[in-house]
Amino acid sequence: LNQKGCVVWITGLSGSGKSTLACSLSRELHSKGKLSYILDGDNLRHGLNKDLGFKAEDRAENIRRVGEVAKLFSDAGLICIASLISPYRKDRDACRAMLSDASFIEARLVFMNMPLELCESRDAKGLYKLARAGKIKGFTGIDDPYERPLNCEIEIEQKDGVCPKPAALAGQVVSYLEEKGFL
Ligand code: GGZ
Repeated sequence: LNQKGCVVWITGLSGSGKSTLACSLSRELHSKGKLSYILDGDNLRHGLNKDLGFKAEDRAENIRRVGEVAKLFSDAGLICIASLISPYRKDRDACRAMLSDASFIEARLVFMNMPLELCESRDAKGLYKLARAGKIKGFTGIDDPYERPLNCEIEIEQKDGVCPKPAALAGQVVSYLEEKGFL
């Protein structure tokens, strides 16, 4: 395999575009002949993590398990793309510490810095609406915290009210990985 395993960890609010970036990045890597695998929080909650809810300790366990699985994939030489809200700094930091303990593996944190209003206005699944109506309790950004990363490798924001296109975002991550010698 002509690549070094690593983890691209995408954090951000529901509706901030994490899954879209993950898919776009995976496609871009594929077109360059690089193997990747996406670990998506929402998907994994149907299987591996179906025993977990959204209390702080359940989210911590969710992030811990996905971090461990991501480590296995990156050990196998794949570029593992983890896409989870991962709202608590201490959980992301624990993951980062666990990942960089092993040689040749590094965690890369990508932060989707999209304003709540934008995420809420998309509301693809109508979850924000339910949360505002009090029908979902403990929804991140509404009545549950999101702690911004303090030192992330890549930060993605809207520019002049325009969201970058997924392909452009993926390109930004690919350049970063190339620069750091992961591709
Ligand atoms: C946040 C929730 C909640 C609550 C259900 N808070 O946009 P989605 O719908 O498809 O993705 C969200 C997903 C979040 O799962 P994660 O595993 O990424 O979360 S965490 O990292 O915090 O463990 C959202 C849906 O689950 N969802 N209830 N209360 N998001």
